[in-house]
Amino acid sequence: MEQTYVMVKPDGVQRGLVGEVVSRIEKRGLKIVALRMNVISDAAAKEHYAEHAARPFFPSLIGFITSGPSVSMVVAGKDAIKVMRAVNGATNPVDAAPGTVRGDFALDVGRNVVHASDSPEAAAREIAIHFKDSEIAAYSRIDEVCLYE
Ligand code: DAT
Ligand code: MG
Repeated sequence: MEQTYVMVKPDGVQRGLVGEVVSRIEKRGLKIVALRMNVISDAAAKEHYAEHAARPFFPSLIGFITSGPSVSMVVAGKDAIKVMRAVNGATNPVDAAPGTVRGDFALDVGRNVVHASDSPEAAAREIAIHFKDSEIAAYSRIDEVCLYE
């Protein structure tokens, strides 16, 4: 099963949306195999968003993502990377469809509540930044027999 890295960003934590996001992930059938709350370090944030280092919004993005506690997860399931991007919705919440996290709970691209990896390469890289192998749980969820053909 594919794995992806998901974050409830500091705005999502401050707005009490952790449970909402976790609930959507679980109800979709995706399996949370690692979960932690922490304040991400400046070094980890810069590594996480390295692809955006040259963008004008990079300093404010790093400042924001390290500004308070966030919730990091590893989420597993069929096509987990693509499915989590769809669950989150478009990067700019103004363009995000209703029914997505960003389309239901956000308005500003700099306060878009959630993150999810955008490719298998990014997922592997981001999971390794935020979790040790020993922090990722290998287990079956009882509903998997109903969820998958
Ligand atoms: P995503 O988070 O959907 O993968 P991204 O990788 O293009 O989007 O950008 C990472 C984050 O950077 C995004 O969630 C919010 C911020 N960001 C992106 N484009 C921005 C912009 N034009 N102005 C301000 N912040 C931006
Ligand atoms: Mg991205």
